[in-house]
Amino acid sequence: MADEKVPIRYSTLTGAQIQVGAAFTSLFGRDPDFYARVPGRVNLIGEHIDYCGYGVCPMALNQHIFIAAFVTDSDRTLELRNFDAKYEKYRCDLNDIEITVEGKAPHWYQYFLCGVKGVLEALPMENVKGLRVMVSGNVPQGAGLSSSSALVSAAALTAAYAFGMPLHKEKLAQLCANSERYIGTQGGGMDQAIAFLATDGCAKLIEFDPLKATDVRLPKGAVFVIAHSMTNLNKAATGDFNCRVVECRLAAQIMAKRRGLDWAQLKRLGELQKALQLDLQEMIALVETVLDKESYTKVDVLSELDTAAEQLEVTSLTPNTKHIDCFKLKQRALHVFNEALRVRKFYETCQKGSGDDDSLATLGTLMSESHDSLRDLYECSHPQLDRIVTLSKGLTLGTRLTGAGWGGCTVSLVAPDNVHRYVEFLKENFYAPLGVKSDFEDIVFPTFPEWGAQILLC
Ligand code: ADP
Ligand code: NG1
Repeated sequence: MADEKVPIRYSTLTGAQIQVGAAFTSLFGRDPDFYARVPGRVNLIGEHIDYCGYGVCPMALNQHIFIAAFVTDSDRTLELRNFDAKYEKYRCDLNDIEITVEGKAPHWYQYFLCGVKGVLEALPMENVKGLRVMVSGNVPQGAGLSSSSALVSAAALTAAYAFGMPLHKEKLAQLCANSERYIGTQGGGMDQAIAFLATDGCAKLIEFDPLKATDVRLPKGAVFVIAHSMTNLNKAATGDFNCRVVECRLAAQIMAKRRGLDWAQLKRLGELQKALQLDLQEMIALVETVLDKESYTKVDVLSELDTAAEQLEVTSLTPNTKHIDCFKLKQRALHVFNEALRVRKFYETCQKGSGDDDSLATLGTLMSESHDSLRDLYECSHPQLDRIVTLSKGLTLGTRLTGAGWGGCTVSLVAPDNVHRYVEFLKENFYAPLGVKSDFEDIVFPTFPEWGAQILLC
């Protein structure tokens, strides 16, 4: 797999893609040289553990980012447009990319710049040419379905293809995981990995260090249904996401210090487990003995690590978490180790491949337990997500929030015969009271695993 490349396919454009091509031609006065298509994803299980080094189980969606582009030798300018006119135009010199996120949320084009910057850092500058680009997309945004990584990854793929970089899937996935951090959030790489490594018809077990994707064949009697909670969160606009990353890091560092390890070099709970050579159950026991406080102030953390505040900013914190004075270390670490166990059980149950009622019930239970843990231990749910979970009992085998949380979508495991009933039930009991009356196909829908990133030529 290490050498697998992003497929370059000859294809006839369909539906909305034709409109993007036509808008591009009318704006830039010529046809695009090529198109790039990168999907969003739904994570079935394994939430908030990729950045701790643990495996996760996502699959690619049909919803995607679609880019039309041409390359020119005449300059090194990036001209960027969005098919949706509500997004501002952007232009810059590719010799000089700046990504400074000021104010609340990043500008849309800054996600695109993250992907381009990652590619430029990996190429000699003489390869770089001018780019004219139109972006379109239908991945729900700020909803845990990874619209941002689809955009970053599509931008990197566009630049890589345009500037003659080899399109190795794994290298691009890693490059994008690193370069999306320019936006300010410290994600773990799940989204960019599935964006490039997804294959049609199966979910993937994505593992890290080294990056590895293994097929997960979903049982026949299972359909995954996504439901939008009608609340959104832009991860980069608040410190919530990075706060969880930092809490996991501090938990790892305090346990490392207590066990006599060089805590300042250690950033992730998974690294700690490897260093201690313990299994996940033993890590859970270690959390219970070492992290005995319900919450830690910054002073508690400094005293545990025997370090100074300025030093902690270097070893452990991010710019948007420096001000935080309450860290829940035990709860976050317990979620991480138990969720890693759930992922393993989910994968093993799928691999048995029986698809009988018992194995479906096991998968559903694991999903429900994952949600409970995200709500209670990780505190990243939202009342509207919890409401969908409550309403789903009885109609689904299991329902959980998917993605970062604090809003966004749920994913449910549903028996095929129940899908229609479940969707109709949510329309009536969840969406109608919120005043949602139309466009249901975009907010509550069954989903099936799709292909990862592709370059399309016409
Ligand atoms: P998600 O869970 O969807 O990845 P994020 O908050 O990380 O949520 O990122 C969402 C942001 O990505 C949007 O606010 C927007 O700036 C950008 N984005 C995603 N899709 C598009 C698109 N089709 N056009 C423009 N910007 C987009
Ligand atoms: P979302 O917000 O769903 O795209 C984020 C992170 C993932 C992972 C999940 C939680 C980024 C780009 N994505 O995904 O790496 O940590 O939250 O499991 O930061």
